[in-house]
Amino acid sequence: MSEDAEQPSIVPSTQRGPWMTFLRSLAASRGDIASITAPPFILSSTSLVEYSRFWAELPALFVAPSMIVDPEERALSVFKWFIATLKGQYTSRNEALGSEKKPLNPFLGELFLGRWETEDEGTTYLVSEQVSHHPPVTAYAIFNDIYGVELQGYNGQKASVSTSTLSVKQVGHAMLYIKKFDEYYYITLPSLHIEGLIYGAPYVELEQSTLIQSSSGYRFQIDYSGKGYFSGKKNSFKAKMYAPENYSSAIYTFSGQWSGKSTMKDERKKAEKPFYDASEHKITELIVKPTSEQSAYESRRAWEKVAAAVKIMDYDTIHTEKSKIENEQRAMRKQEQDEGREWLRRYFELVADDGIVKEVAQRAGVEPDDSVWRFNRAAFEDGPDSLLK
Ligand code: 1KG
Repeated sequence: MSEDAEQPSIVPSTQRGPWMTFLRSLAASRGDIASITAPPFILSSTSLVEYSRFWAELPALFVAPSMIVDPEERALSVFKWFIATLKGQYTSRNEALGSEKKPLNPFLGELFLGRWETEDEGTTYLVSEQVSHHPPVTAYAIFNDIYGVELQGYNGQKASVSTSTLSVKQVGHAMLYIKKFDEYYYITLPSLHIEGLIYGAPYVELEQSTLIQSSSGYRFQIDYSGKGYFSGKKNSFKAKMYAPENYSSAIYTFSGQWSGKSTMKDERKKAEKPFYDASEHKITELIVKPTSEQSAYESRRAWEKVAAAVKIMDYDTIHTEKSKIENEQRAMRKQEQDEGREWLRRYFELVADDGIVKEVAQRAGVEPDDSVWRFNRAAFEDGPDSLLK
């Protein structure tokens, strides 16, 4: 018996027809999923620009590495933080809404600003901006000045469809910086596919491999799998940790479920012990200003009417209000084109890779993007939406 019986279908009986039509359009779409109109019950009232939040919903794990002097132990605590982010990133919609949902497609310049306030860590800030609409790319920065930890990254999605499986390759990377040790961690992003589409209960399964390469030399290689693979359980992973001087034999190995329990084995002492258990950690809710205090480009204010219509499945209003936003965006792009200018990104700038990303990535044998989206901290501190005021 597989660990979890197939999820019950969430397709309302009245929606079976539209769901089958949707699956057929998906199969015919050849990957441009943003253009597919998914049946309203699968729509999320949350914009994709909000998904940067999943990198730091456990602020204590996010800042922990800054307090660990031993580089090997510090690298291990970064790896624990990374594994801990996966549950929120890839399964939180299933838990909250019963299945994966299709996020609202952010418009160019859409912003999402928030902060976590926790007893021991103080304030951890989140700045997320849709820096590209075609293809969709979200840039984000998460930083805690008390502990001197900053995560910057950007990600986009390249989707492909084969029969009824939707596969997504993520482009971009995340870079964690720990000020006290002037240390970087280059993090690549997992490919994924959507399981359960034919049952009408879609959920994300991660696949293939990613790595974490530290400027200290420590490296992690993580291999992902789902049901029916090596462990038979969904959300499974195996990982190897390498020391700087020797990338051919792992010093630690890990295995388990990134959404549940995992263990670690010291390959030098052949000792095995628990590594991480997702059920032992409760996320901290992100504080976001009420829409009445948000600027016009902040996500929840911009999508307020659409989100309300999605919640009550008012299909006509969803369409009307979405069209207003899309038409407004088209008009702005046309005006920019006529005036020979481009939309100015508010908090991020596209810069030729300034060396550190390239240096750390190449150390891991990865060819990074030529140019990277970098957080412009000064723009954020002086900006109208600044949370720092
Ligand atoms: C459209 C699919 C949504 C995904 C794949 C968008 C990208 C999301 C990313 C990769 C974004 C970056 C985050 O750090 C991690 C992350 C988590 C979840 C990813 C989303 C899952 C969503 O599934 C959507 C497609 C499946 C189904 C709900 C409906 O299918 C469609 O509507 C296709 C048009």
